[in-house]
Amino acid sequence: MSIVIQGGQVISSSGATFADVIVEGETIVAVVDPSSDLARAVGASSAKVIDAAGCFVVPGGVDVHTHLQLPMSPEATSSDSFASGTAAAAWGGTTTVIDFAGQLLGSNVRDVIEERHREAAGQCAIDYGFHLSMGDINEQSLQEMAAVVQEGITSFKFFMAYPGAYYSDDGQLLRAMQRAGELGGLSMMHAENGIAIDVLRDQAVKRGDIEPIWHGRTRPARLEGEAVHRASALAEVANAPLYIVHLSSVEALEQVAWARDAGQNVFAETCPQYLYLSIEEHLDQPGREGLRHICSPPLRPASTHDHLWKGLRVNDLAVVSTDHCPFCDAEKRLGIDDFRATPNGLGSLEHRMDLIYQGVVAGELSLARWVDTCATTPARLFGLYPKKGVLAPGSDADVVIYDPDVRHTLGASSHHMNIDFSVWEGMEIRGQVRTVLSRGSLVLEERNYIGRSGHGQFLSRSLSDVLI
Ligand code: DUC
Ligand code: ZN
Ligand code: ZN
Repeated sequence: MSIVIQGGQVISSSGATFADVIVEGETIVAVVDPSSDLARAVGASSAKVIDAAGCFVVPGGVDVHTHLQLPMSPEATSSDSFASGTAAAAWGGTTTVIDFAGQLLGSNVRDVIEERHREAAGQCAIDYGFHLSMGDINEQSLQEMAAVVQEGITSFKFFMAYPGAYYSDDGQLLRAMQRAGELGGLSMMHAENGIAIDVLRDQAVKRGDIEPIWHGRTRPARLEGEAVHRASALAEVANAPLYIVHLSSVEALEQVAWARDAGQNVFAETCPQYLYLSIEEHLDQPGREGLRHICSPPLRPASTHDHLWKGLRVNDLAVVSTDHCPFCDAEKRLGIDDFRATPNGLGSLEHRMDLIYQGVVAGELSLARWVDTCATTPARLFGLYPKKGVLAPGSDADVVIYDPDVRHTLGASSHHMNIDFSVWEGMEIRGQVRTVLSRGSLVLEERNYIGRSGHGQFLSRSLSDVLI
């Protein structure tokens, strides 16, 4: 079936223009001037017409950092499944997610990838890919990275945090970055000094400081900045590009800016929680409320927000992802007697496009930069461009029609994520996703959900298109 999306303002990473988007099957075949002969001919044909007058027409969002149905501990698995999480993503205008296959200490890379494929297959409403997170860098797993890249898993996450679990020492990190660099893969880093953090955590609990705020106080921003600096140095020595995940602090941002100014291929993402929520307002609350806001890195002072928005404007922050890792209240409460027992993570997958659009409303970002950070650059960095992240002939018809005039309020009673509370409760939003296409299929039509589990396909990704 052909579809023509008429009358909207098409936003790309380089600007805005009034154009009609013509879709044939799963693919965009043309983006044309509305007064052109082609636009008129398609309009007069039997093509389905979607009226986008008054709306923005943007590439489907690409969220490169999610954790769907992730077992974080024997007691707590992240609460969105591949089915519920990808449906919620589509409600919010995200049409691609990249989740993780996670290798733990002692586990085999091949086994964890195959298991992750089994979990996701036939479940997703939108297209999905995987990174490999490596919790056991050794001879064998280093060897296996080549085959992993061949099968379209072209990025690897390493951890400077979580000693005894995912943590790698500097020697392991150097070897893994060298290997990723040789293979053309992208090294992603959880940059917090976990050895020092664990000392602070144990000291706090020994003193009886078990409230949620101590999660934040024992993960100081200085130890995120230090880790970003060290990761950048290792990446430079390894001659490999580096991507810092979930950057949360001014100290870390300064290190990214410094490395980039020196000409290094260092990139970073931040997440909506670090742009809006804060340690003083959200984590520094006793009991349930504070526990609900535990994530790693932790929320930072509200004074950080302006710096992160500026980082997005000037491209020291290239991407906004969510690090969507939701838990329900019962799981968050596991840490009621010891903050360390609360599983880390917040839920935002459905709201990323709306939340970053508020930056446009507030004058923090241009429309082009909204699309760039939420769709185009993530697609480029993770080997999906120009299939994803752009509305252009030959690209997948992943299209979002966004109505800038609708106002709505976020909260647990209206969201579609499988979480029984919302860290975004009561937040007033200007603008809303109206209609979503994934590979030419309507998933959301005038805010009626018509997507289905199993429509989403695994994306075998190319190598990163890395430019500074
Ligand atoms: N890192 C993540 O990327 N997600 C959840 C928890 C963590 O430490
Ligand atoms: Zn992490
Ligand atoms: Zn994460």
